[in-house]
Amino acid sequence: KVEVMKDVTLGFGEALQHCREQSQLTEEKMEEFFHFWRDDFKFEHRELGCAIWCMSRHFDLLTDSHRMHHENTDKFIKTFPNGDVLSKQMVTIIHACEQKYEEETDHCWRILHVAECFKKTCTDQGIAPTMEMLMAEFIMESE
Ligand code: BOM
Repeated sequence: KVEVMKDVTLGFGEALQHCREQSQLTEEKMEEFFHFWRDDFKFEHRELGCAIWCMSRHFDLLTDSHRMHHENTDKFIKTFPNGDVLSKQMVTIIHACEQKYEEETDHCWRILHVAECFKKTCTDQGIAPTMEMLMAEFIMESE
């Protein structure tokens, strides 16, 4: 599962460059998307929430009310090798995190809170990829 999460993260992260300008997320605030999984990563910049919003839209993973589109998200995860072992669990986690921050009316902040909750839950459930795995793959892909 951690292998699948690594692939999904890097796949989703490919939309970061596309979303940088409109979200104002500078490289100083987040160099590469996989830094999301660093132990010391801070969820403090609203711009990151805006970027994840844009990235989710890029892959058509949101409904008209800017919540996760369950079916499309499930399909997206299943486009990665062995994605079926993770898709249901990921959709459940994201949905539970959305419920938790339902009262936040600013979409960028709400999505940032959902992302932090997603990371924490994945870590607790033992499905968070390690930085070693992410970096090794990231470097391999760029060569
Ligand atoms: O209600 C807003 C829904 C936004 C979803 C936010 C999820 C945060 C995920 C950030 C990391 C993602 C890695 C892969 C995601 C694939 C969906």
